[in-house]
Amino acid sequence: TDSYETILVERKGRVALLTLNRPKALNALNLQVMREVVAAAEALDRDPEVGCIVLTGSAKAFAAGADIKEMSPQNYLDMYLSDWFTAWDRLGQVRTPTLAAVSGYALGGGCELAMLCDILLAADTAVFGQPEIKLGVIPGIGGSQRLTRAVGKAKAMELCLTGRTMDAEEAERAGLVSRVVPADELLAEALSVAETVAGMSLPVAMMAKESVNRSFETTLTEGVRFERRLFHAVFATADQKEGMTAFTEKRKPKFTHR
Ligand code: CO8
Repeated sequence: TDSYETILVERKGRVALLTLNRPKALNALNLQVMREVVAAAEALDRDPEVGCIVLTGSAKAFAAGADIKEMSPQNYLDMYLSDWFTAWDRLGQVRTPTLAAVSGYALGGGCELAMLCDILLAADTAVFGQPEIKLGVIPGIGGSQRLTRAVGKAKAMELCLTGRTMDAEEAERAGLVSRVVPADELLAEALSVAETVAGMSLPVAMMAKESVNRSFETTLTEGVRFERRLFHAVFATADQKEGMTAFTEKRKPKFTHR
């Protein structure tokens, strides 16, 4: 019902599919795309009928980066005072699980956008990189931080300093993506994974996500303690009772997301 110009939003049961739709610019991420993706994701996050949000692009480009033409004329104060691109952080704060299905180019802001999502699936055509250095700038949506955490210093440094890209196979080997699938199967596979996630108890899935994400923010002792408290908390849900009862009764659980 919401009308967006740069993205398409579809609902498939408990899965929401958000498709970047600026084909002429290879889905370059301008401020309008940012506002629309963030607004759509936050609206879906508020909807208890949505259990997983899939973000995808076109066959040729997930997103070829931040919009270079829009950024080119900006000066320091423009960027600082408008806090350029800070709103993208809100996508990472969405509590519903998110999945990026990447086909083709995921460069610069495109790679950063994929890394803002929880699960990253790649088509065998996917190309990842942080080529900002070639434009005389550096990553600005968390690339230098999230890529380093995902693939380690060795590759992150090389990618950020040379601008070279990596193909899907290298990205999987390096731990950036969970799996690589043939390009023509990417969307179906992404929706199937999303349906699996959306079939779990939503509050419990949110807690699992929160717990994994906590590992990037804290020490091991505190992270394990955080996990333990959430583990205790799931015993307050009806879905814990249902999940364990269904197991003993040898049937599929019917989660009510309560
Ligand atoms: N921004 C704006 N327009 C773009 C972008 C982009 N990032 N990428 C592609 N386009 C446009 C092209 O200009 C072209 O438009 P037109 O037809 O009007 O000339 C159209 O999309 C098609 O692109 P190409 O003709 O170049 O397509 P090719 O198949 O020849 O090449 C490439 C595809 C290799 C992906 C090529 O387009 C390319 O190198 N794009 C730029 C990749 C890049 O450098 N990305 C990083 C951008 S910088 C960034 O993301 C910084 C993020 C942090 C900012 C933080 C601010 C706070």
